[in-house]
Amino acid sequence: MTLIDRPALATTTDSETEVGATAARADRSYPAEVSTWVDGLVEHLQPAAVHWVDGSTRERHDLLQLLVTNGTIEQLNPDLRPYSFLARSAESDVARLESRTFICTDDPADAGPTNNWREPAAMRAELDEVFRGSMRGRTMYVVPFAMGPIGSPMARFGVQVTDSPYVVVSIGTMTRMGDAALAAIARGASWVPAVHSVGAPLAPGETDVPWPCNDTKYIVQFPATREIWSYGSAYGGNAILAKKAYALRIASVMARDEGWLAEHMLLIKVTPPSGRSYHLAAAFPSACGKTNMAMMTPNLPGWKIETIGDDIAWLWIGSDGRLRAINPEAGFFGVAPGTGVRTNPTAVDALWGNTIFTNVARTDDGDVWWEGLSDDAPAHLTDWRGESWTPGSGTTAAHPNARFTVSARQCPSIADDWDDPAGVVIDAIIFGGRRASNVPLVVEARDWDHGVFMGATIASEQTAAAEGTVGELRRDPFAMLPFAGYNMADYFGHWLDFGRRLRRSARVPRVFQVNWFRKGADGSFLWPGFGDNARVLEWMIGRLDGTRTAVDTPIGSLPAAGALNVEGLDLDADALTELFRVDPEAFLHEVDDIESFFATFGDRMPSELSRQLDLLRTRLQAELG
Ligand code: SAT
Ligand code: MN
Repeated sequence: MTLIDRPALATTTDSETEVGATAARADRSYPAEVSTWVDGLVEHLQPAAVHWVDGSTRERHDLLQLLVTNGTIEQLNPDLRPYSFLARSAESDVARLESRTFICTDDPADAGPTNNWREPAAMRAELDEVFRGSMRGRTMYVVPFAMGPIGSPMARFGVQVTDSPYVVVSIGTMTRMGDAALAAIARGASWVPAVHSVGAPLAPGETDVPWPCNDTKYIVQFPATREIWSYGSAYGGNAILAKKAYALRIASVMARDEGWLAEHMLLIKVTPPSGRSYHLAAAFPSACGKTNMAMMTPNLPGWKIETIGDDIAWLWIGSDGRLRAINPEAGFFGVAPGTGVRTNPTAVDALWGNTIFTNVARTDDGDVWWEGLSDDAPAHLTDWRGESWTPGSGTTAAHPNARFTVSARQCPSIADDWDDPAGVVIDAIIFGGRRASNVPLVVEARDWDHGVFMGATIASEQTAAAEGTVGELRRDPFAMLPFAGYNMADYFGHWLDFGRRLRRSARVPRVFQVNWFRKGADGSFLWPGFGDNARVLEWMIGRLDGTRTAVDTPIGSLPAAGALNVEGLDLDADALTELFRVDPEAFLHEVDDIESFFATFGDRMPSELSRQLDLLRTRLQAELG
């Protein structure tokens, strides 16, 4: 790749320099391909200045100061929460917007029935209009980033332009951002271009609002050209394009083409008292406790659980033939509500300082609070909207999708191999969802293909992470419903194919399904969850090394009587029975529901999964007699 010296194109203004933006430096080399792309965007989006992000701590400091000046964030009390900030978003910009997320492929069937499809040329024309002049009066930040440890065979690169300094500091935490990534691109690494604008151009002299955004929003993926365009939102996955848009939607397409897997999974390292460590990958929909599980303090003496990732995993078959995985991210964008001293003390510790909180409540002494941080709310708070709040006011103090953004390195439970460029060897894969009824606490798949069937048929109750009616049940296969960049049926086929390759090369990991959320007749959760979920992992590991027994049921293998360690739990016999009850009648309704779900994919559906469905139906009917 040819390199050009950037200073001739430096467009950073003097006023920019005042707030700390670095002018393009003579000693940096800018990949020509990136520069040409940026030049085209400057012409079209018409920013007032351009700032090439170097990723230094000085730069981060300057950006944070700028955000304080703009009123986007406020600094928390440094004695209570050192170097931490609170952002309050616009009330209309609080979650991922699935209805405005598009996959643009020539053939609608390549996007599939679970994605919003748009014809690429038509979408390009639409975006062209929307983005014209959209950065007027603002600075365009050019943000090079790496997903995965630089130097790993799995590391992938991208460059996002954005007019939101809040988004820049967020990318700074969530990825390896700056000069090192740019240097890798300069050395020839391919990169994904991502264009982001909050869609709020400023007229000369116009005063800015604290959280600029636009009521019209787009999150658009072009899988064929591996491009991302996002407009109108500064929130989470809508705007940190390295995350869901790249590391899942675009990466899933790369993974299909290159023979690996890009998944919505946490990664943990589990060490039983024996001292031999196991690595597990687990897929759950957004806001179903992935971060809590990734940072679990096990309620089992002598057990250790360490964190590798809490949201995204890239898996591949290593040169040793083993299934390996990395966490492509470098930080956590976790749901704050429900993260508390009792439920996730590790996360609470990780958030001691250097954290950006978004849409949580503020205490009168300048710290943060959210529902579930402690049992009792402080007597007075400023809520996520910036209004005075007292307990019993009828609203929540924090938004249900309030978030913290913190570096992975700051997590006390981070594993020593969390950023190993070679990844970690995966021993088991877990699929989970939020199900009040029907689905047992844990089930082991009969084999890989049955595991793929389990993944493909996961359903979950809607959470606040995306727009929609909370609690409504939806099929969320592999927890990838909003994140698969191509036809989900082809994605199932890719998983089946991957299993065939794994079988040829090495030991195939076991697959399990879990449900921490089953409820009793009185509507309360049957299983204590959190640290006690380690008991389920204990059973799984026992299955791996052959020390725990299981019984065969129509839906898979369940722990045999006494095989799950419930010692010391306040769990009566009825609750235990209910946790594992498989009602064939109710499950036959599931089967019908799955059948209609599969039917939406028409003949793209892999026949192996239809076969699995037939087998399940036959086994359930046999049970009924
Ligand atoms: O807003 S994000 O997409 O980053 C988080 C999530 O929904 O999982
Ligand atoms: Mn997620």
